[in-house]
Amino acid sequence: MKVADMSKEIVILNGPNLNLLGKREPHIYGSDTLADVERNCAAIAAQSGYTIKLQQSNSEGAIVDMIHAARETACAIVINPAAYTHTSVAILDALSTFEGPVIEVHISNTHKREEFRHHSYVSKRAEGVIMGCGIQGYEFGVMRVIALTSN
Ligand code: DHK
Repeated sequence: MKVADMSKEIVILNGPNLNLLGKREPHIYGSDTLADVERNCAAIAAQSGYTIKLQQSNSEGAIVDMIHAARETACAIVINPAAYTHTSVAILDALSTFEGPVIEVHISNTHKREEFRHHSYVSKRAEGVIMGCGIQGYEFGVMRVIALTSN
């Protein structure tokens, strides 16, 4: 049995500019920060005996590396690839090497926004997609992966 099969770690990955969550375009992304996301998700995860590892990078290759690392430690990935959603075959391919569930999260409803935000490469791999729910979307993502991985 692989490590990840026994794991109760959920990796939450965040793409470029989300380090500025809370300061960046708050009319679109709100005023809560990634620290708030981590705290809220950890509280939900703990109720079912899961842990959260939240990471963020502005670099595509670093996110690919984080996904590879998650292969060894995590039972599931919740990912907001941010702008890489719409451009990155590399992140899609990395996610395709991960065997557990993947949930894609967007804080905003990208379908209400510019045309170039309507297509997602990551959706080709994701079991579910949550968008337009603000940072609560991450919590819904965590709830979903718990439902998919607990028995
Ligand atoms: C975040 C971003 O940074 C954008 O590039 C995406 C996504 C949407 C979000 O809504 O969380 O287009």
